[in-house]
Parts: sequence; structure tokens; C-alpha cells
Amino acid sequence: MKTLAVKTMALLIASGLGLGAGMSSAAESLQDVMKRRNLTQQDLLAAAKTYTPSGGRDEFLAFSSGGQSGQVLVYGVPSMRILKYIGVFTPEPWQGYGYDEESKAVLAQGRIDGKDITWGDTHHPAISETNGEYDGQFLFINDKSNPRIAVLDLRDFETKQIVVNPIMKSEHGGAFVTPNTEYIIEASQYAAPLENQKFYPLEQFNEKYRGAITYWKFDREHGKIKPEESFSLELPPYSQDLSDAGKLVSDGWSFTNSFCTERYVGGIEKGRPPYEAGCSAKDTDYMHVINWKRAAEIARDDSKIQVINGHRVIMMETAIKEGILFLIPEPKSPHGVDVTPNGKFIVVSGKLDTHVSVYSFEKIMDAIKSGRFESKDPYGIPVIGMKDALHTQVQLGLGPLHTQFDAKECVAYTSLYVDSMVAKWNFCEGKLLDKLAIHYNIGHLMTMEGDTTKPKGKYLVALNKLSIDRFNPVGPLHPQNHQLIDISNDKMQLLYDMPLPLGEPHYVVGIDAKKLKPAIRYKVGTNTRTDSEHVGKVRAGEEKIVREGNKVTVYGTLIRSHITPETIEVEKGDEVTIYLTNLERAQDETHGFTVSTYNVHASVEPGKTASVKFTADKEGVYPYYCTEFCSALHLEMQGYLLVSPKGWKPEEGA
Ligand code: K7E
Ligand code: RUQ
Ligand code: CUA
Repeated sequence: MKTLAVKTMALLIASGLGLGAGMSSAAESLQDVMKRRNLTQQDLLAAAKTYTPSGGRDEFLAFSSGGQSGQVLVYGVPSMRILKYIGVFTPEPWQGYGYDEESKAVLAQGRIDGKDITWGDTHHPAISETNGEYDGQFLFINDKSNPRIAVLDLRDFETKQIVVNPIMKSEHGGAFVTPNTEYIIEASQYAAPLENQKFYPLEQFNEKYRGAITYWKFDREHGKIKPEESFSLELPPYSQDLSDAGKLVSDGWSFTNSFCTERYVGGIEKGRPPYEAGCSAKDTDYMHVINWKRAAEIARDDSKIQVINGHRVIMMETAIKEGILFLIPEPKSPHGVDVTPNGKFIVVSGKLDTHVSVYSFEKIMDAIKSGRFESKDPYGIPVIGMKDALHTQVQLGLGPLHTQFDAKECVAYTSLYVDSMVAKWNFCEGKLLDKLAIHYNIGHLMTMEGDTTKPKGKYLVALNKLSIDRFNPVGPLHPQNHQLIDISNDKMQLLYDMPLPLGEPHYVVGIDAKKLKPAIRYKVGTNTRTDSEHVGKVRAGEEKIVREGNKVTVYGTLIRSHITPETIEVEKGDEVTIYLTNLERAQDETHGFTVSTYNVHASVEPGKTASVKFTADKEGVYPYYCTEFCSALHLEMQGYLLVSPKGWKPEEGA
């Protein structure tokens, strides 16, 4: 190849074929572009590793928490192209999420104390697993502010269910799945009374405030959490934090961090030091070690549980007696707790400690089996000695937070928040291997399938809290910075910066794209939020308008380039329901539907039946139309809602 290129070049020169000025762009060389765009050899190498030619696909898909947006984002790796926003806890108009009746019913499941909560603080997405590996079927995500878990089906990337935690007031230790997605784990964050809407003064914090961990039973066949088969454990009023489920040898156990085991309550007005000082007075906090398999059996026994707010709770006393709850000291103010792919070790990072602490599951089990405990906590929970459980501690740098794993044995990556670095290290031998500066203040990091029993390695994405000067300025609120890093070699290489403009992502999970098999159309007449036949389903030619008293029900269809019916005549005050079935079979032929000024919108993908509902409470003429540019006659895809005064009749002979 090389000689050929040289020969061609020589020929060109020899024949005197110089490039005319006007032709320069047509034959622009790599060197020209490098010069014009000020790129180095290193930049070109990075570009070649991420650039995905037009029409090309990504090897991995990443599901990112949308943070304060309450949504989930999907992007490709290594191209870092954003593919989709998925409405989860927050209305999302493009998908009609919160503007059609079917999705409103999903959002309504997330009502708390009878009130709509239309935002969420999403933190940790989790992909469903089979034998500890991602199976690409479902995605779960938590809401820290309003303790809820959402279930997304990865066949159509839609939110199907929201469950409200019945005993928590905030949570952070979710969503994490057990190795066969038997349960979805959700641990509380800030302690509060477990009984709903119960007031106790802060003076009773130690006695009446509690933490908890919930194990939500997942019914894979129906793709739904079953609240009636779910249960919780009562925990001390420490601030429980991140969690992880054991895998392989440690399957059946789960691990949850905590901070502020000082049980400090603030009150500067009462002359007490602020929370952050009071909460980091001690040198250690506690990791909670829970036998969830045994807990699940106990939870089925009515005599061993208490029902709180209609939910089955194993109280601490029972958990201690049954030997399913233990504590281990960990360096103060820990954050991430991550089980290694082989299930043998649990990696804990303390924000205020420069080390990561690697706990040995074998040693923990030894201590439990031989009853070797160092002490008890104030609630009588046995505490395993730190030395009795530690495998090793490794000094990595300032502010270690979260850990992910590589396909290479024993290799882990830990985010260093304060240092703004990623540390690559070996958890078996306990040694640091490499460090890379990121920009800036990394929270979580993600390697491909990096929290499973079989991580895929290849890429790491640093999820950075601050972008400061990395992008063109867009005002005081900056996007976050997802930085793509190549981890296939000994030295990590920074490849690309992607601004993430929808909220603070916290955690992201990346899955081999081949494991996802999303549908391109629905069976005609599907209610996609319940995966059942829609009551409003109609075939072509069977469209109709049904009137019962003041209730008007429209059974309509959408197909290029026609909305049937073309007119809907109602009287002021009528209750209008419009069912719409998209009769298309072609890929990507979505039609949208809206009615002027009635605040409704549906996105109707091929085969879907969706509905909008409103009271026609104002007279007038309201065009309705398709909101997706679906064909050359898209603009003609319209009709009229005519709202006449009550009792109005057409004039004779008119
Ligand atoms: Cu570290 Cu919510 Cu996982 Cu944010 S948490 S970073
Ligand atoms: S119309 S193609 Cu408003 Cu230009 Cu959309
Ligand atoms: Cu259908 Cu535009």
C-alpha cells in the first residue's frame, strides 16, 4: 500500500499535475486537516478509536442516569453519540410521557401521599442479570429524593412501572440487583421514622429514627416488581449509602455502606457544630453485611415480621437473633462498595481516606461462623473486627469514590474525586498500576459490564462532576463531562470529552450492544405501558365515535398521511377520550398526536395504541395534527375538534 501511494505521488509530481487553488478541498490531505484544526498525532489516534463512520454502530450502549432530570439517557460507546432520553420520573413530551393516558398511569404509580411528584433525582441504573451477567432485558433506576424505583423494559426502552418505597423518606443505596435479578436492592439514606407521616422530635433520633434496606421482588416473566412479595430490614439510624449484591461465592449476601454512624443531629441555632463536622468525628463507619437469602425466608414467616405501612419488615432484633445482619468498621465517610467479579472481595472507598479497603468475603464468613466479633453496636448488632475482615488496603490518592473492574484478572479502576484522577490498580496483590488525570472531579466511573461477573474491559468512562473550561461556555450552569478512556493497554489513554446536558449522571452502566434486542414495532393495538391489548384498538375501516351522555370516545387510527376521523364534534363540557392506533408496519414510522391548547400529546409508534383524554371545557375550533414529520403529506395529517356551545344545533338548510 505504502509503496503504491508513494508511486502515485511521484507520478503526480512527475506529470506536473499541480492542484489548482479551487480544488484544494477535494484532495485535502490528513496533514492539511491536522494543521488547519491544530491536531496532534495523539489526537488522530484518539479520533480513530472513537470516530464511527456514518451509518456505523456502537459496540456498547450506555444507560446513564439523568440525575436531577429524573430521566435515563442512552448513548453509544465508543462514539459517545446520545441516542435517546427515556422519560422515567419526569414528564417527557417527545415520548408523550405524562401527556397520554397510558404513561400518565405509570407516573401516577409514583404519587406519594396522594400527590404527584413530577421530578426525580436518579442515581444508579442497574441492568437485569442472569448468573451475574447482564442479560439486557430490564433496567432499574432509583430516585433518591422521593424513594422510588422504576422498571424499564429494554425491548422498547419504555418505563413500565414505578414503585414507591413504603417506609423510607430518602434513599441512595439503589438500584442494585442480585445475580439472577431475584431482588432489586434499595437502601435508605437519611434516617427517619419508618411509619408514614409520623413526627418525632430530633431528641428521639436514636430511638425513633431508622434506616432500612428493601429487597424488591422482581417477577421477570411479567417484567414487574411485586410489592406484596417484597420485604425490608430495619437498620440503625446511620446514613446508609451505596450497596452491592454478592456474586458467585458471595451470592446470597449484600453489602451496604453507611456514614454518620455518630448519629449526629445538627442545629447550629442550638449551638451545635454543623452536620459535616459532627458526622465525621469518628474514624470509622460501618459496612452492613446482610444474608438476604435467609432474610427472604424469614420475611415469609408472619410471626417474625412487623407490617409497617402495609409492608413486611424484619426488625433489627429479629435480624440479630436470626444471624442475618452484621457490621464491619470501614474508614470514615465511605462511599462506594463494589464486589469484585469473582465475588471474593468487597472494595470500599472512603472519601476522607486515601486508601481503598479490600475486604475478604472468606474472612467475613470465618468470623461469622466462629462467632468472632469485636463488639456490638448500640443496637446490639455484632461488629466484626476490621483486621479480621480486611484482605488489603491500597493507597490510591485523595477522595476515592467508586470502583469498576476490567476483563483482565484482578484489575480495578477507582475514581479519585479530590485528585481528579482515575487509578488503575490490582486488588489481588494490592498495588497501584497507573493513574490518569481527568477533567474534573470524577464521581462514578464505568467500564463495560464492569460490575458483573464478566467485565468486558476495553473502555472506561469517567463521569465528571465539573467541566469548568472544557466546552464552549453556556452560562453559569455547565454540562457535566463524560470522558472516554481507552483501557485496552497498560497505560490508560484519554480519548474524548462528551458534555452531558441533562443533569448529574451519577452512575452509568454499559452493555455489549449485541445483548440488546429491541423491537421495531408492536403487535397492532398494544398498550405499551401494560404490554396488553388496548381497549381502544381498532382496525382500518372500523374507526368510530361513540357517544354516551357527555362522554365521547373516539376510536381513531393513524397511517400515512391520514388521521381518522377527520373531524370530532363535541359539546362544551363533554369528556373526550381519543384512542389512536398507528397502523404502520414500516420501521421508524411514528406518528404523533396533539390537540391545540388542550395540553395533550402522544407518540404513537408502529402498532401502538395510545390515548389522550380531556374535558372539552372551552368552546371553539381546535385543530389536531400529527407531530412527527412522517411523509411528504405530513402537514395534511390533521383534523378539527369542534367544540360547540351546549345544545347547539346546525341551522335548518345551512
Ligand atoms: Cu457517588 Cu449517588 Cu452513586 Cu453520585 S453517588 S457520584
Ligand atoms: S416544518 S420539516 Cu415546521 Cu419545516 Cu418541520
Ligand atoms: Cu403522521 Cu406526520
